[in-house]
Amino acid sequence: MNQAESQTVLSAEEFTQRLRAVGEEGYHDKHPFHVLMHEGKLTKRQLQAWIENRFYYQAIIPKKDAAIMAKVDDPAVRRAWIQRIIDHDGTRAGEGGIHKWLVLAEAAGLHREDVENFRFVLPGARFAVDAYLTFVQSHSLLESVASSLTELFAPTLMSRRLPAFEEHYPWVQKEGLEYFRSRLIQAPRDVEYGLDYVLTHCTTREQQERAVAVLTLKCHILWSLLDAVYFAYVSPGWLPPLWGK
Ligand code: AHQ
Repeated sequence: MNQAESQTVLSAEEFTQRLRAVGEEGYHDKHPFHVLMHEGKLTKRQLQAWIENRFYYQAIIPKKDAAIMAKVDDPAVRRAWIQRIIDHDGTRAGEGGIHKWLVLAEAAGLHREDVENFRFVLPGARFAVDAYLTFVQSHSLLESVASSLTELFAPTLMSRRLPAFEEHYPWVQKEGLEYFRSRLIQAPRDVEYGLDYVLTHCTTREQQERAVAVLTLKCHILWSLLDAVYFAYVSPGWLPPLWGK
């Protein structure tokens, strides 16, 4: 690619394809832990560990989205974005995605308070998730919205995960799957808004390339969370010292 081509603003179609290419190669649906999950090869403890560690990710999403809200000047954008916080926190106790994830935890035989208190969250999972919140807190609105675009690839993953749970992990009580079903509706809506925002506001090639780099970083955050779970519970199966107290 010559100098001129590398500075040319990508069309919406080209830019969208560049973003999708990030997920096609780097989204965590291809992580060995998810592959084991989809093939029905996880033990009960390995699946429980995934639920425990992913809860820490779920729990920071409203804080991440509140950090994004604080960057927004346009009330119309805030009105759209606040729905994400409502989706996770609900409008009253016993509602929302965080509640549904705790229902999943209990449906999988975990103690709710251990999950809610992040008792068994692995150091590597915690650092990956903290890196996501810190990134949004310390970067621009446009970069922060771009980092949420991993959800371009989430519906396909949910459509793999749901039948995998039903077929291979029948010991997880059915009400635990409600969270994944809700994401089949919420993720496409969220990502349609987020993608439109990024396509509209990345007006230079440099901004477009930055959005691709940010999406790549977010894929690495999701990948690193699963690396921590895989290392501790699959291979070599080493749990960290000074942990779980
Ligand atoms: O349940 C998930 C969720 O609420 C969100 C919010 C969004 C964001 O703002 O970064 N990303 C995200 C994701 C959720 N579930 C993950 C999964 O594998 O279940 C996927 C993850 C994402 O793709 O970023």
